[in-house]
Amino acid sequence: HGCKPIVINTWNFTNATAKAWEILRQGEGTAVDAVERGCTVCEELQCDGTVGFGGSPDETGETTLDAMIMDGTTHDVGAVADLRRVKGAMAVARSVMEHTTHTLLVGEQATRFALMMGFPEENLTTPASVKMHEEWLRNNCQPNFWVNVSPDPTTSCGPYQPSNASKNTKESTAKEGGNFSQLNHDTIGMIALDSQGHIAGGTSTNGARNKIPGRVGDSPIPGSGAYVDKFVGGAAATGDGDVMMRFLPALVAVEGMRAGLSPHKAAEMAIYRVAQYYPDFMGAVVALNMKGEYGAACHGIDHFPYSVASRETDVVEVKTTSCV
Ligand code: SD4
Repeated sequence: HGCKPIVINTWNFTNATAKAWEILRQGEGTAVDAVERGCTVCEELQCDGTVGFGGSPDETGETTLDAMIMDGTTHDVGAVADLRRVKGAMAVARSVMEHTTHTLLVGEQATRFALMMGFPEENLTTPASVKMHEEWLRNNCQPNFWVNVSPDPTTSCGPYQPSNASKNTKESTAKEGGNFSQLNHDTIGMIALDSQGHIAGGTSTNGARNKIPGRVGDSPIPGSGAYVDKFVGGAAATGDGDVMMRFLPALVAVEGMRAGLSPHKAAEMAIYRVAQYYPDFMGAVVALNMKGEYGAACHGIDHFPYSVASRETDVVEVKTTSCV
């Protein structure tokens, strides 16, 4: 086929990129293998605290996971959302893709599926996530609503008030240090092209901090968190998923490339689309075409780092794009 293998990955999650590249560089595995194993590295390392266990506790303190993988050759997708008590969300997503005819499993039933497929049940809570939750509770009195749903959600806190998990503004981001992770909006989103010309993409995240239980973000939604098409290329998104999923930005970027835009311009188009409606939103899109050209665009922060590895350098390079 003579395709030049390459991987592109959101943020400076270079360990994940390195793992994916190790698989791609000698043709040791497929693009799907690279995405799965690369993203799994981030889940194990708890990249930025926003991928894998022990991050983004919800209103009750529980960490739940969203992940997706898409095979651009077959157009198969596997995804899990609101996955509980199983650490390897990406591997479970791959199991959904390869062992079922379904696309997306959610919540406790996604957990049951994972257990039946042999994944271990584990607690996703860590001392750090307990502390995060306790800090949040100090300023956000929550009745034991989620624990004792009946008969009465009213306690000394007063009536239940849904958290503002994802109502983040540019101002609050700047105040908290200027990157998404301060607000726990980070996701690994990876696109890989292998030497056989197969493209794959995937995402993994623990979502938004203090989310309402049951909340699912953009990451496990095909076209939103990631999208790949063997005729065009692929894209992955990170950021305020509650807003971004309304625009399917990964699909928009791929369609932009299909229409002839460069990956950079296509990513920018996807970002501009969201910004037209939400001028304060924070997010980024990375895009890669079948020629191995890539680009990124971002909004709501100053700049966005991402990483790439290909034969050109044979090492993981961190790139930075200024946001629009
Ligand atoms: C979410 N998109 O669940 C994820 C979080 C994220 O960069 O990407 N942060 O909303």
